[in-house]
Amino acid sequence: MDQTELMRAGRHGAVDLPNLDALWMPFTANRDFKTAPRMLVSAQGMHYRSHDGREILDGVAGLWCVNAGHGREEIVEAIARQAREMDYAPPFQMGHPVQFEAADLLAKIAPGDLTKIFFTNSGSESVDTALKIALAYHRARGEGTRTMFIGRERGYHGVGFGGISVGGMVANRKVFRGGMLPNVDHLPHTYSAEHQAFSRGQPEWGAHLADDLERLVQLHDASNIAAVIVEPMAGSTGVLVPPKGYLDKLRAICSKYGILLIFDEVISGYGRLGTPFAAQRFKVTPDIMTTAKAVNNAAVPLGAVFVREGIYDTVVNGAPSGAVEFFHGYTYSGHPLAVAAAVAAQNIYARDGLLTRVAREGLDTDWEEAMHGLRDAPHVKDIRNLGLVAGIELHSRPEAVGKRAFETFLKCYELGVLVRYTGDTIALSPPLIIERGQIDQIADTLRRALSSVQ
Ligand code: PXG
Repeated sequence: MDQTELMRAGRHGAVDLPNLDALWMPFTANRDFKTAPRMLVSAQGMHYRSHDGREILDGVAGLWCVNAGHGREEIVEAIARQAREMDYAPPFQMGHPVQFEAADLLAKIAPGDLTKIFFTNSGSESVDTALKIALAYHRARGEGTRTMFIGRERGYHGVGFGGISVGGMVANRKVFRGGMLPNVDHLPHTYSAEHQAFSRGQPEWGAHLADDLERLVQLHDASNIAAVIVEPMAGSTGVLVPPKGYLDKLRAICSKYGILLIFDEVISGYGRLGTPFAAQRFKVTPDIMTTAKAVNNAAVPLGAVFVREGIYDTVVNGAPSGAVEFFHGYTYSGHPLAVAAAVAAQNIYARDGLLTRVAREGLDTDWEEAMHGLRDAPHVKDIRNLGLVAGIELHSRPEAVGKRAFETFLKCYELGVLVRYTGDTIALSPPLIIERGQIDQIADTLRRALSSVQ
């Protein structure tokens, strides 16, 4: 029996819960959770096993990150082998072979000439790194006045002070305003229920919203603006799909004024939209691209920033020879275990064609059909989809935004499917190995859950 069969056969039964007091959980209603814990204890393929011994279909690839499915033997092996061979090596002024091998594999799937790779440990660190690279680049080419960043409303770029400054999620910002970057402005978000509700894939309406960047350039002057950062498809704020032509316009305006365009592909990267990166799907090439999560199938924390060759050359050649060129890096940049996992994950992606499977096998079409089939389910206000991603927005209860989606999430979990919710939107992004029957299971479970919540 393989691991999946063992799990199905119930060899992993219910487990006792540990003491829950000491841990302060991230982005969690701690008190609520601790009164009714939802614990995941093992995972294989498309499934988790819960502490009460139930099999849970993973509708969100962990948290948009386990793209090749759970417990891949090659990745487990690579991590174990690396841990035995060499647990850790200092990344500053020293190297170890596997990080170069991992960077080389990533460069091969990069859009355009974004073939220089900087390793971090998370999406948040990738965002900070990208913003710093933008500043270093402009300074190296003698335009050190370019210190301003343009983000976007409803953007999510992680939780570092750089990321929340360019991000546009109010709850993540309001408490921390005192520590935010000073020189930041925001583009309007691209969502309009009136013009886009129930669009399949990219909405027709909204490309003109990119013109707001022209306005910001007139307001602040291009000579002060370092970079624009956007998610090509916004995930965390409820799956906002870019309108047709929008990203092309952003690209054109950035190029016109010498502003760097940063795509935050922490969610959209590594096959989620049917191409290795959203940049390839939308045929718009940024100057810098932030990634993390599925870079190594999320087996060990790792992020990777992709940078255009010319930016690397400018920064690196701009420093005196023998000097450190870029004063930035982490103790765990290119951690041996993390990059060993990345090499194994990228080899799986390549061997199984996973980075293009969603489009190649028409899974995105079946996904779209299944998700939009929920249009007549109770409480549904809008459905948005692209690649293997969907957002199902519910009508909010008066005075209780998010409550209905939270209850739907709980019900789905009870019914054996893990979904994610943000505000009153249910977000779905299953592993890319999903089978058609499992797409139906997700849709059926959601319908049942929506029928049962008030
Ligand atoms: N950028 C983007 C676009 C992200 O989606 C980050 C940066 C930060 O990555 P780290 O690894 O620092 O968490 C993310 C993270 C959700 C959810 O529910 C999404 C993320 C994190 C937590 C929750 O959609 N994405």
